[in-house]
Formats: sequence, structure tokens, C-alpha cells
Amino acid sequence: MIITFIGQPNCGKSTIFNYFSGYKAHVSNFPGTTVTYNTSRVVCQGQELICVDLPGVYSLTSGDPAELESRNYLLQKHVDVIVNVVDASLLSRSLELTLELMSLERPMVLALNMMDEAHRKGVRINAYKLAELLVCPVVPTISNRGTGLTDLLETAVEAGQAQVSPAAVVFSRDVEEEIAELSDQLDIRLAQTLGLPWRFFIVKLLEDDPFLLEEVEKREPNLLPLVKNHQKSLAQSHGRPPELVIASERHALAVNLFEQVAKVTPATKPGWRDRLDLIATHRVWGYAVLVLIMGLFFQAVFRLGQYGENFFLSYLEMALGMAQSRLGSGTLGYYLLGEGLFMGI
Ligand SMILES: Nc1nc2c(ncn2[C@@H]2O[C@H](COP(=O)(O)OP(=O)(O)OP(=O)(O)O)[C@@H](O)[C@H]2O)c(=O)[nH]1
Ligand SMILES: [Mg+2]
Repeated sequence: MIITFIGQPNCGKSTIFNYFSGYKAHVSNFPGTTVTYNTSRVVCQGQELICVDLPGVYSLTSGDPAELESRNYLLQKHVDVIVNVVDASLLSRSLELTLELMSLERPMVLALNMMDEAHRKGVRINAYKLAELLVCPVVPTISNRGTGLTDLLETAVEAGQAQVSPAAVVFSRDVEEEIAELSDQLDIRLAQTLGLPWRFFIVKLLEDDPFLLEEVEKREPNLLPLVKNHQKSLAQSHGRPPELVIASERHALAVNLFEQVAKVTPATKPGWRDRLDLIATHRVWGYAVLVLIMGLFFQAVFRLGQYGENFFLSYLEMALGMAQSRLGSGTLGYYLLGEGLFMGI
């Protein structure tokens, strides 16, 4: 069974992947850490799984090479279960990608990661209600502490066995009408040859997806003006490009989902991390903190360096003496090894 971890950048995918695989995929607090996919064999409930850690993506239509890697993996390779990792503290924004992934019509599990951060920000999420609305299991996790991860993998295996797809994403009436009309005019075999769900294919064409339009142009060039006409009609009725029309529909659906399942109660008192953040990002105190940290860093380097200096110096002098006696002081070898390497250190 092939299980892929996919989500927006910096939501904790590699941390989850590393927990299961023991593999040290690079993890950091910067988005875009993983730029190519990693795979690992994992055994769960006696079943052999292949876990795949994909680079972070904001959307399935993107020109960024790392995002394309994820998109191509999902669209072109066999995947049994999609584990959509979301940052629970940024749930509304994260659900936009979830809605796109749901349209791939594959078994899916939502990992509600960074629950500690959500809690810190006063965001309370009703995971049961979210699961009900998405028709997909939802597992709360705190992956850097390992919390909920065994449950997550077991749920993913069960989802892969049950082969149930999440709910269909329904847009507003006029977008649905364009989808229905375009579906009537195109041949379903176009999507089948590309191994894509029919509705996903139609929506992406309306979104002006350059890769799928290229495929249509290659296979059925006479159909391209038809697609362009539907894009134009969508753009005219909304006064903006078709890809923005659909992106804002997803945004509205994500906000609506968020409002149904989450409650935000502002933290009564800011914690020490929030206070530190406020000082470090202050437009005056931020520079003072920077100077203080640099000063401490230099002090640490010179003071700690003093202790090690004499110890290393005695060995280097010994090595220099040996090089001089063995190689002779005027030789090229001595210049390279003695004066170059040892004196350099
Ligand atoms: N507080 C908290 N931090 C977490 C949690 N999970 C992961 N992190 C931290 O979040 C940061 C990003 O984690 P990664 O695993 O690199 O995220 P990623 O999704 O693989 O990121 P990209 O590869 O850039 O897409 C790291 O500093 C992790 O230690 C969590 O549940 N809670
Ligand atoms: Mg990563």
C-alpha cells in the first residue's frame, strides 16, 4: 500500500515521515525544505507500506519545480491513500488545498497537525464534525512529540482498505453550470487516458491549467477553443480570470468549513513565546535584540576559543616540526603541508 504525505509547506510532513521511517528527511522551520520526494518502507499491522514524503504545495496548479514534483507524483503515480497534513493553527488557509485534494477522488485521511500551536492560539477544532463534513477520517496530531501518529498510520491503512473517497466539492451554481456544459462537450476518454478523475480534469481546464491544456492541444486541438470559450464566459460573469474565480470559490468554501468546525477564543494572556516574538519583531527593540545576540555570539566564539587554542596549538606545532624535519624546510611539500595547512589552521 502506498501512502503519501502531502500538505502546505512547513506543516510537519517530514516530521511525520521521519517518525515512521526512522529516515532523517531534512526538517526545518522554513517552508520549501523538502524539494524532492522521499520514500520509505514501513510495516503497520503486519502490512508492508510505502510512505512517501512530498514537497509542500499551496495548490495543485503551480509552476514551482518543487510543487510540480508533488503534483506530478499525485497525478501520475499509483497512490492508495493520501494523508493530507494540515497546520491546525492555520486551518482555514490549509483547507483550500484539502478541497483540491478531495477532488482527486482517492481515499484520504486528514492529519490535523500542530494541535499544540492551534491550542496556543486559542483555536479549538471539532475534529468529528470536520470528518463528517469532508467524509474523510480526521486525526489530531502533534508530530514533533509523536502524539497521534500511530493512530494516523493505522487510520490511513484502514482508509486504504476501505477505498472510500471523500465528499465531492460543490461550487456555486454558475461555476457548476460551466462544469456541466464543458463535461457534456468533451470526451471522458481524454481524462481516462491521463488517469485523472473526470470532474478534476474539467475543473482544472476551467482553471486554465497549462499542463492539461497542453495535453488537450496535443490530443484534440479542435477542442481547445471550446475550453477557452467556457473560461471566457466564467471570466465575464465574475469580472476576473477563471482561475481566480475558482480559487476564490475554494477560499469561500474553506472559510465556511472553518467557521462550522472551529472556535477561536483569543488567548487571555500572551505566553512567553508571544512576548518574545513581540520584542524580537519590534521595529526598535528588534535591532537591539539582534545586536545583543551577535555580541553574545562573538563573545562565546572568542572566550570558548581561548580554552581550545593552547591545546590545539601544541599539536599543530608538533605537526609543523615533524613536517619540517621529514620534508625539509625549503621544499614544496613543506610549503603546502606545513605553511599552508598547519599554519593556516
Ligand atoms: N509546534 C509544533 N511544531 C511542529 C509540529 N510538527 C512539526 N513541527 C515543526 O515544524 C517545522 C516544519 O516541519 P517539517 O516536517 O520540516 O515540515 P514540512 O511540511 O516537511 O515542510 P516542507 O518540506 O518545507 O514542506 C519543524 O521545525 C518541526 O519541528 C507540531 O505538531 N507542533
Ligand atoms: Mg518536508
